Amino acid sequence: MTSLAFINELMGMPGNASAHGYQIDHIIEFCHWFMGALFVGWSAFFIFVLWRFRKSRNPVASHEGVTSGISTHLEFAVVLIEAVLLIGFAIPLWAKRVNAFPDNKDAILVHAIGQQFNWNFHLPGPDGVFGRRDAALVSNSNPIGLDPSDPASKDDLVVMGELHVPVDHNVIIELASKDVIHNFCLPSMRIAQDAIPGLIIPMWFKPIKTGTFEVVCGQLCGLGHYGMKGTLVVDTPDEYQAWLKERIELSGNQSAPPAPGAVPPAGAPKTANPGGG
Ligand SMILES: [Cu+2]
Repeated sequence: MTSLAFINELMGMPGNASAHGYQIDHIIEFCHWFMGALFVGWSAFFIFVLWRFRKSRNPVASHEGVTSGISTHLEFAVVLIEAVLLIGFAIPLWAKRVNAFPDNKDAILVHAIGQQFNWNFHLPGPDGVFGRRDAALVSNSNPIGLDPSDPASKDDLVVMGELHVPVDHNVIIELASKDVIHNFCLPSMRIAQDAIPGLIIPMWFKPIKTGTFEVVCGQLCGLGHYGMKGTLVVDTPDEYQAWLKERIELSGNQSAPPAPGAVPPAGAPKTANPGGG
C-alpha cells in the first residue's frame, strides 16, 4: 500500500506527523485512487458517447434508449464500494477517535479558545490545575476571561498563537470558542475539530515527529478567516521543559516548573465555558 501512497503527496498533502495519521492516509489514498479510476472511466465513456451517437450516424433520435443493464450494475458497484469505505472504514476510525481517549494522566491537557481571528492556548501552569474562566471577564488584557480570584488561575499560562507540546506524548485539547464556529485543524496531525460557542469539545492526537506545524481554522469564520493561523511546535522533552520554564518566567510567576522529564500538566478539572453560549 505504501508504494501507492505517493498520490497523497501529489495532491499536496503535508507529511503525516501523528501516531494515528497513517490510518487516515490509507483511506484518503484509497479514495484518491478510486476517484482517479472513476474520472478516467467516466471521461472515456463520455468521449465514446460523443463519437458513437454522433449526428451523421444517428440522424433520428432513438426513443427506446438504453436496453442493456450494464450501467445499473456499474452504478451499484460504485455505491457498494463507497458504502464499504464509509461503513467499514471511515465510521469505525472516527468512532475510535472520539471514544477511545487516552487517560488524562497519560496526556498533556491544553485548552484552546478560538476567536476572530486567532487561537488562544490556556495551560494549567506548575500546579497542574486550570483556573476558572468566565465569559464576563473577557477583556483585551484577559483574552480568555481567566478569573483572578481563583487561586488555581494564578500560575496559569495563556499563550497566543503558538502551542508547544512534547513529542511522543498524547495531547488532549479541549476546544472552546468565544464568538462563532471555528475549526481547530492540524493538517500534519491528520485531525480537525469544530470549536462551537457554548460547548467544550475535546480532541486528541499523539505527535511522533518534532518540528513546526501549521494550525489553521477549518471553518469560514469571517473576513479575517484566511489569517486565522497558529503554530504547533513539537519539541523534544527537554526543549518542551525549557519552553514551559520560559513561559512561566515571562508570565511573571516565579514558581518552579515541573521537574524535567515529568509528564506535565494533566488531570485538571473542567472549567467554565468562556463562550457563554
Ligand atoms: Cu476561525
